[in-house]
Amino acid sequence: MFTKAIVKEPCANFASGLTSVDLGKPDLEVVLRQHRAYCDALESCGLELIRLLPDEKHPDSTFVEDITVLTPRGAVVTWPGASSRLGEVESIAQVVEKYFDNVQWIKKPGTVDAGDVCEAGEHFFIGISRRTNEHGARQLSGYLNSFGYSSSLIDIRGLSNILHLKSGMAYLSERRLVVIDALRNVPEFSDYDLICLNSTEEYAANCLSLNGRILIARGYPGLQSELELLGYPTIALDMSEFQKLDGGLSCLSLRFYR
Ligand code: CIR
Repeated sequence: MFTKAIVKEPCANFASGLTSVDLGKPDLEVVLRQHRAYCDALESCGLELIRLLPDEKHPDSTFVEDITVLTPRGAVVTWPGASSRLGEVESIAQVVEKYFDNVQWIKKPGTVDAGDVCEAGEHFFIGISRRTNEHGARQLSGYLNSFGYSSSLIDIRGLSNILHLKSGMAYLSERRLVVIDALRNVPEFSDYDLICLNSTEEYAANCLSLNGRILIARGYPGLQSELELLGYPTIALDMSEFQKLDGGLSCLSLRFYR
């Protein structure tokens, strides 16, 4: 169960954030509306929100998830892989230090974007990507190990269509994963039940399991009906403006239990 989530309102400069896709420029009014609906959905799942003010200097700072790995036993503050995002760390770390006793830090030359980190119960999958380097992934793995968790590293550098590991997968519950086709044969997933997405629904892979519900991007009826059939109630949310900056549902919050 999660009881709290950190969110940060998108800033007026949001459209200047990093992107690798060509989906057009985000419309700020729609961005803010979609972010409000996202926050409402978190609250409807029982979370109390810790709302941080917009940060005009860091257009990607609404994607708070990348800055910290939060676990029930401790937190790891990351060193983001994009230099323009390094200045986002301080404000998130201040909040994390307020709520967590055991806080560890990724150190240079390690880099980690926590969008590459997928918690699956007592195990963590860590993507090595354009943002998370091997050094960072190994530091993180060591910290998770010290908290009593296992982890495995998954190299996604060969996949040009996803920025982070979690752009292409999500953990639901009971050893069940949602994955894009390119991740279906990852050996580390062989003991898991996989829900494989077809090529038109890949963006929906970044869904978010929250206190018995699943937040899913709107417009992906295949996945949504499959989840409902499996007994997961879903909440569909418009994500178009965040998708324009490579963002998904999980990146917009840091969920934890306190
Ligand atoms: C970036 O490129 O860093 C942002 N525009 C998007 C970050 C998305 N974060 C995530 O998937 N965890």
